[in-house]
Amino acid sequence: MANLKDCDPAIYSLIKDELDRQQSGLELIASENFVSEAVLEAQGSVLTNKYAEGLPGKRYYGGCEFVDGVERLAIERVKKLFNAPHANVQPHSGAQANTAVLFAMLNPGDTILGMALDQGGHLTHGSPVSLSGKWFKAVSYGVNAQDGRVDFDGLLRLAVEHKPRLIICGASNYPRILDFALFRQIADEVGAYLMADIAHIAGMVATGLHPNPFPHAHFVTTTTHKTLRGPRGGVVMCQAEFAPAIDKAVFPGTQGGPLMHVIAAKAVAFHEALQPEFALYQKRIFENARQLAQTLIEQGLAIVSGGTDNHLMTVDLRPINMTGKTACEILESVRITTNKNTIPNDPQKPHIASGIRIGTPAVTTRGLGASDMKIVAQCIADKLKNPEDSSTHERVLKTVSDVCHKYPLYSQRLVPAK
Ligand code: DSN
Repeated sequence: MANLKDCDPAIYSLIKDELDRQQSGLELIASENFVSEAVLEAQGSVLTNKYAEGLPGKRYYGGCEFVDGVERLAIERVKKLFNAPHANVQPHSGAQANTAVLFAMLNPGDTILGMALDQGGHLTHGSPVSLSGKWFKAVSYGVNAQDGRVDFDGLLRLAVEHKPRLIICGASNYPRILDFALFRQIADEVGAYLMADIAHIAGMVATGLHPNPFPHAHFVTTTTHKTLRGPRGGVVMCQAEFAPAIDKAVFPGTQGGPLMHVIAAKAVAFHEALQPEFALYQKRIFENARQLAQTLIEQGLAIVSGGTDNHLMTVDLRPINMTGKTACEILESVRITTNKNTIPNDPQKPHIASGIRIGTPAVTTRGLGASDMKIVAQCIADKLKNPEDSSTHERVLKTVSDVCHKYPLYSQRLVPAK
């Protein structure tokens, strides 16, 4: 970063501060991760200079012979990872990937059926504040109050009543296994397409730790930066018959030029995800989440659905009379980063929320294991239960600092020159 330091000291200094923040705290936001240095290198490459509207071999610009090679590799690798008949790696984000499916298959005013935001769904699954809820007639299903699992009886009732054109499964905050075959059965009963948004669980799907939505889903979307540990971005995959419609919906339907530097970084991440070590990493994410949830429960905290089968969990803070907003701020004061999150049927608004969502992908990348998770859970519980106590505060801060030193993040090469 020597040039940046001289050219733009203000931005240089903010990047350095962010690196320090990442290195000196525990990152428990379930949707974040730390990419490899190879991914960073690809994303920071000269490919950012290239316009490449179109697809490999069919571009609107000259000089695309090398970026064609990059995009072809990314497509080939992601198809292999998910056993996907077709893939488009150009969506700039998961939201863009979801929008491409809506744009490709529906007309404004058509009905979609997705999981409600407060039950674990995503904004793009039909929330009234997003395009998906404004331009389409969105109906929402949820989870059972008793066990926090998808309410398939309710989903079937709604599907029969509303005859959606598209059913969306997948979530931003759901800790249990998704039964894609059952979703497809319901979609078939009412003549709907099925889209699976696997943004959160992609790494687990790629390594067989979670069932694959293929061949059940017609469309599968994902982000590349969560459990998949690539650059920020999206991918849309589909059954072969929908390939032309999906490609046209990405460009020119909803996006302009692809970000070729990001596509290169996606390709690198897909390569990494195809290696045997990646499967071990995913297994450790899962073991760490289980241990974290179990210890939090032992410490008297309530976990939505009573545990987790994947990488995340939500602490229901109502029993300790705290909001998600407050808990998030309290934990941040001891360098533990989480996000406030609604719980099913939350009495609070989303910007206050009654829960915090916690996930293990990032700390697992750092190297923390199950025994460390007990320590992390103890820190969380101690701080939340004694928010005003200064000796607890100092003790937790010191523990977090010790853990961060034990598991350094990134090599010296990335630490900017002083
Ligand atoms: N914002 C993402 C998350 O945190 O889960 C979903 O897009």
